[in-house]
Amino acid sequence: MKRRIFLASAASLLAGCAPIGTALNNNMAFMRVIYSAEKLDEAVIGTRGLAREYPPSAVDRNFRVNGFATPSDALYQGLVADDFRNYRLVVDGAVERRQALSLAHLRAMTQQTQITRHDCVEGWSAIGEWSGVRLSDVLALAQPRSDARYVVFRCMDNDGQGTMYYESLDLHQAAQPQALLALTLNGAPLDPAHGAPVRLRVPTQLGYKSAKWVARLELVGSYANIEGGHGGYWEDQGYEWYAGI
Ligand SMILES: Nc1nc2c(c(=O)[nH]1)N[C@H]1C(S)=C(S)[C@@H](COP(=O)(O)O)O[C@H]1N2
Ligand SMILES: [Mo]
Repeated sequence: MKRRIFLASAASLLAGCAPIGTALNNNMAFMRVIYSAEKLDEAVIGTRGLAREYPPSAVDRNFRVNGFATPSDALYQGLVADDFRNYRLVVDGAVERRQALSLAHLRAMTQQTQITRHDCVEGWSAIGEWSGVRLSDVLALAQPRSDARYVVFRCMDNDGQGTMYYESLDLHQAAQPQALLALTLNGAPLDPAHGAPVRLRVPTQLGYKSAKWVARLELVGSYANIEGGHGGYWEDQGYEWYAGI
């Protein structure tokens, strides 16, 4: 459907600039647009910078769990025990208005649903239906200051040796409309193993960017002084920061 709309608008654009009398089918520029539209249809990321969205029939009912173990400390287990009533998503750092948002608050905001594919760098993928709040809506509440360039996702888990998981996006990536703070997976509240109560979903980037168990969004001008200085746990081990798919 999307592709047909794209083709129709491409055709009318080209019809507008083709010399009168030129048969569209013989117009090389037009053929190139057809060709790139075919590619676009197959590509995960289209030319508009959006990750492909799938029909409900494509959803993997058993979404694989990967990464560090679900936090087992008293703090996290205490949050689980009372259904995350005491959870607050802190948004701070280079912001005008620091926030501490309850799950109820996040649930009352405009929800977005996406059926997108998660691509792990290890070579597996899974399609899930995610709902939650747009990252950009949450950041807007906190009003990032002009010196803010990145949002750092501070997570509640660690690698077993005490180093906490974290990730980061620049504010351009954070404004991408599919960058989601997910609260549900396949219609149910996020379970602890998938990052409850809040995890990032950023379907335009590799899986390790989609931070689970997010406790805090810290706005910074630079991530050079955070942990290993490369903008994320895996980036500190040598993985690419941008991680575009
Ligand atoms: N906090 C945290 N987030 C994380 C990870 C992790 O270990 N800790 N692993 C990442 C990786 S490599 C992947 S593939 C996905 C796995 O998400 P899933 O368990 O929902 O499949 O989470 C990402 N986010
Ligand atoms: Mo991954």
